[in-house]
Amino acid sequence: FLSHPGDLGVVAVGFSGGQGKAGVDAGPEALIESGLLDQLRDDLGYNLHGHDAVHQYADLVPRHDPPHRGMKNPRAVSAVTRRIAEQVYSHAREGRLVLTLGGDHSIAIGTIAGTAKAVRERFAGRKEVAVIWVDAHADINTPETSGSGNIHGMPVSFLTGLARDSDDGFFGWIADEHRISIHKIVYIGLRDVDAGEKRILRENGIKAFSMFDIDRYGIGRVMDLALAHIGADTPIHLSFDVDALDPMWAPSTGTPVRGGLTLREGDFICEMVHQTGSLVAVDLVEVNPRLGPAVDAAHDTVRAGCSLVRCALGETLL
Ligand code: B3U
Ligand code: MN
Ligand code: MN
Repeated sequence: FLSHPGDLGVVAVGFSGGQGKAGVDAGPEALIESGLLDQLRDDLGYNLHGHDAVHQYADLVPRHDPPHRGMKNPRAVSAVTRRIAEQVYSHAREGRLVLTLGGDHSIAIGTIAGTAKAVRERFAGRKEVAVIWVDAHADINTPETSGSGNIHGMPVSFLTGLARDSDDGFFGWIADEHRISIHKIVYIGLRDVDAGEKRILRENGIKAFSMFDIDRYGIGRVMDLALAHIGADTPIHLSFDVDALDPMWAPSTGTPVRGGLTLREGDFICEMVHQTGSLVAVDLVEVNPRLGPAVDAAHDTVRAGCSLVRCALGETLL
């Protein structure tokens, strides 16, 4: 028999303030319109919660939001991610697997802060959430190393405490309970990492599998090594930036980088993570249906994104 896959908390985040290109805020709507949530309910059997709204957080976005330490839209991103952290936390606290549809990758400040807190609580401080960050980029700039000022290139530095701010309005709300250990994050798919980020990765001994490693060892071995690094019985948060996929499969994204994962490699990553039985949350971010070279670009990207999410939630398990 098929066991009930359980309850799924959905947070659809129509937010683009972590980077400069309009349209990524329309990502969740495009994914949902293409039938993703219906498939999760009808085909995979999930009980959906919180799926009836795409959040725009307009009340949290100030009209005037000048840079702080070089960060663009800092008040908006701080306030929105703080709210997302509460939303994700309240799903996770109920024992729900949490699916967040973005939106740009700055929103992972909120999603991972939320699961980190919920996991600490559920295991009375004896366990910490691990993060598998699938991306062409490392997103670990500090405000000071960032060349762009775009906060979607900084979430990992705030989540690990490499970047901090004492002001609640500029991510000072991030407390120890929201943070993740630098040793519990694993990158997969990297191929466009800034010089300052490379230094941060090296100096902190952060586990990272670049496209080079995937070519060299194959995605199967890379996933074995990635999961071994995390260790068994560790709750996993999968944060998947669609730009990890090659633009051939996911052209409609803000910063496409050639030489990426095939769709099948992306699906395989998600399947392997699902198979651990330790998945607590999935983010799918940076789908921008307004961008892309050809008429089919947005459609292809949305289809690829849906496939990744379905694999992470167990569709292809026999
Ligand atoms: N590392 C660059 C570029 C970048 C990061 N994330 C994306 N692009 N999507 C930066 O802006 O920090
Ligand atoms: Mn990226
Ligand atoms: Mn990213």
